[in-house]
Amino acid sequence: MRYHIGGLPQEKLLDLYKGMLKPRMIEEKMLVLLRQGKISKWFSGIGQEAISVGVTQALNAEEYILPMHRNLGVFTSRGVPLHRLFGQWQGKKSGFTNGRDRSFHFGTQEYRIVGMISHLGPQLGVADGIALADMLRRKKRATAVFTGEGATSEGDFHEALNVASVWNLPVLFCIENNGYGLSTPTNEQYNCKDLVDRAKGYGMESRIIDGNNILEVYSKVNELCNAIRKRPRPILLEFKTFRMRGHEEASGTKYVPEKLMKKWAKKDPIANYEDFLKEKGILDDAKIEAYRAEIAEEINTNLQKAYDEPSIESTPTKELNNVYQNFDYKHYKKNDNTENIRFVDAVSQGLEQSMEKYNELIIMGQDIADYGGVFKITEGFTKTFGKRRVRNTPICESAIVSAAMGLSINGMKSVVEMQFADFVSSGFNPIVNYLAKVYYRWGQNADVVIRMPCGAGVGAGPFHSQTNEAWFTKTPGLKVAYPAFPSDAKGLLATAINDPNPVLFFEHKGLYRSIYEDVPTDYYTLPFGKANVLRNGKDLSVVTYGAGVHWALEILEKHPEINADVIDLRTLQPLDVDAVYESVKKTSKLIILQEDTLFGGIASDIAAMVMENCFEFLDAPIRRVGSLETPVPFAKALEQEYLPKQRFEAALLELYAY
Ligand SMILES: Cc1ncc(C[n+]2csc(CCOP(=O)(O)OP(=O)(O)O)c2C)c(N)n1
Repeated sequence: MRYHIGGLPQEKLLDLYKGMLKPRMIEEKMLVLLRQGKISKWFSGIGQEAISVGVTQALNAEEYILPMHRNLGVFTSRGVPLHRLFGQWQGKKSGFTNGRDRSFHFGTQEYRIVGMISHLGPQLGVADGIALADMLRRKKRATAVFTGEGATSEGDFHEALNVASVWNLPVLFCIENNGYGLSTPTNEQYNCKDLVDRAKGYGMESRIIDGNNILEVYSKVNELCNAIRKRPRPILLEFKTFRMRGHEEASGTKYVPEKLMKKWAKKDPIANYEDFLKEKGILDDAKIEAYRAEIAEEINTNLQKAYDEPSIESTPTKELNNVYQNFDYKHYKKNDNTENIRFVDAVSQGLEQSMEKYNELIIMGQDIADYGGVFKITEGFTKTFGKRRVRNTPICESAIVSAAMGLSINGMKSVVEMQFADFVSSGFNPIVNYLAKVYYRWGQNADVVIRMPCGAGVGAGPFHSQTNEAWFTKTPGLKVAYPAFPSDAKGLLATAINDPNPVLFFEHKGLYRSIYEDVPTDYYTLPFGKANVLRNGKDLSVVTYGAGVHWALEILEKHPEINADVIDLRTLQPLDVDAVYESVKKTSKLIILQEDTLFGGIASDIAAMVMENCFEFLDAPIRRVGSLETPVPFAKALEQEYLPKQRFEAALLELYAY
């Protein structure tokens, strides 16, 4: 191995050596503990230390770094106290997740580390968001994110690199090419010579770096960090290295040819560097012994500290109270001055007033800038707020949701517009796995609102008509709003943006231009979890939301003999079950109407909850009405048959007569 010292002082050369020695020695200890059955799982980074350590040392302490599962050296180089790391791996309180997540699945703002989620790829888009916040604030900072070569096959990799390149984000994308993704060798993973070949396709610079040569890693990354701090842009780095142990310890390395192992063993990043430093007279056996003794002492004391800590205890209440960040709802009253506007205008106004309130609120979505979005909600916004804050995105829902996560990590709010709610499936993974779980896992909030133009009745067929709120209401960590009226849409959107938790905000396209209301002109908020009782009656309770509210009102209009309570839920998570129970206790009959197909929807859960909590008050079986269990059909006649309006009328009359 050839080492070039360049201008590095002796102190730095030794720092890099010690920097690699520490994670190696911790790992060696972990392997012993694993054999003793004292820890459950271990992903080894032995042989790859030069990458973690070199990259982390090249970054400044305030710059974010996003490691993966073999990057122990990132944590040690950032000075994370070892007892906290050990505590994390043992699921103890002193760890970073209160026993809620394992191994390296955590982040810490204190050390500017953002840990991975198991799905690997979303991490790359999160780095985009972090870098975007730095760039918007004109901070001259770099962000580094790691990935294995296996995860470069995920769509997230492509999306994140493309966005970073289009937006010139100062991100170092660090591929650790260690030969295998679990048991899959590189020739079964990708079909180009080097992974950096792909950079050209993204219009991005790239470098291949010997990942086992600490001086090469440190010097090159240092130089590149300086370059992208000065002139923001992403760079793709491919560190050539090798995975010297199994994917995780239990899985072994039988499938790896002996020859390869031998070849790479000779390239061990620590042994080689040690020899080099010795040759240069910078290091000797006595010094090595002293370093080793010092690190061993640190490991042992900290390990004991972690062992001495009692096992974590909690209660269901405590766990439930840690799924969402606490949000102190602040009520801004409606002003008296109103304007008769459409649903679509109310959303637009609400968004605009929040953009004025928060100058670090960013909107991202396809065609939302000068074009104004396909529903024209953001028309004219670029004139007022500029294209830095009203951002057109490439077609890459996953990377944009991940980037929104990154903005939140770096302290900015964002609203992501899905062009149609249907397309959220392409960004589903980061929503349900990253945004929804991040607060519970390590106390980081996801201050993101995802706007969801949804719903059928507009002749748009199976892929532009779905109302997919049930995909999200069942995922703890997300909030879901679904207003039916312009004034609710405006006030609830303002609250969604104030709320530091992730909110899915459903806007029915069929209501956009058909529903008008006198809407207060100024900024105001409405609380989540408060249903609206639109009509008071004694005969039965109708519970619904979204377009269902308008169908119910229309049909009740046709049947003046029925005196019904009509409850518009307005938000589905949190859900105002008390309003439902109160109404059922009064009327003793309940019908729930939803536009979504019936099975597994919110109506089923409300029915179950009423059954469990108000059974003695019921005088009739609860009725649920929803769409047919088919995709949403295109032709008008089919769509009308699909939607529940007619079936609702029949069920309503039956229930009334019961
Ligand atoms: C989306 C997803 N698919 C599959 C897995 C299972 N898995 C975990 S790590 C891994 C291999 C990753 O290989 P690579 O990215 O090269 O990283 P390495 O483990 O080699 O460091 C696989 C298949 C996963 N965690 N997430």
